[in-house]
Amino acid sequence: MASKYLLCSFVTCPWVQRAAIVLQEKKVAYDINYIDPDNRPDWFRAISPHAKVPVLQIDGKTALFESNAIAEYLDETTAPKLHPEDPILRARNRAWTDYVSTFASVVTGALYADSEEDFNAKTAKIPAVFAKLDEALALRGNDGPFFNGPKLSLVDAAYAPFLQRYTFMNRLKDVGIIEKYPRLAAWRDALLASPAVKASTVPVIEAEWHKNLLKRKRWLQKFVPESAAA
Ligand SMILES: N[C@@H](CCC(=O)N[C@@H](CS)C(=O)NCC(=O)O)C(=O)O
Repeated sequence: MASKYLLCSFVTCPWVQRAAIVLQEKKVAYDINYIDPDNRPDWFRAISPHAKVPVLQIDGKTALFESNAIAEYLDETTAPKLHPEDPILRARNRAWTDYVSTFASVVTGALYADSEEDFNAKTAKIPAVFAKLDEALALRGNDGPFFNGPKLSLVDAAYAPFLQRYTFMNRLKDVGIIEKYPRLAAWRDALLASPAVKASTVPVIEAEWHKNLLKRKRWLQKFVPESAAA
């Protein structure tokens, strides 16, 4: 019998989105429970050792935490496999999924900068991490459009949420960085167009992300359209 999955989330969480992309790409049914980050319920704290999302509840019994562990678990237990068959390629994929936390902290640092000076300093760090991914894509030996080629992988699921947040940021304040990395830009475009990524969040994710900037009073909030602030 198929397992019943419940993903515990905050509406804009990119790490939950990573797990949701895996579930969507595999066409595995799941429910999602949005928790208020400012008022995390006791039942959630009891199953989430760091009080963070995502948590994946399986059949109402077992709970898994950490997006990478959840993605790997889902790939081991549900078809089709998103990891490559070849062990060397698979190890390289895992090495690049490890790098996503560095990539994410650089991108997120810019998004949540608290002054113009801070924003400029944080965006200045983006080219170095973008260049690394662009070089990794150059070694792919095919035209993609995904990290390994025509099939979406766990690497794609890991990076898509952060490339999407970068895109949201760039729509508010054009920083003109990704255009300098054409392979990365093309990868970003393919990820954002993919049905699994599109279905992995609430449909109004960009507006929700704007609300989050306003709530957290970050510098970028000044570029949020007035309609979002209303
Ligand atoms: N390494 C974790 C990161 C998860 C994470 O940072 N989630 C954020 C929401 S996007 C969170 O729960 N933050 C709450 C907190 O830090 O207290 C993962 O990959 O699952």
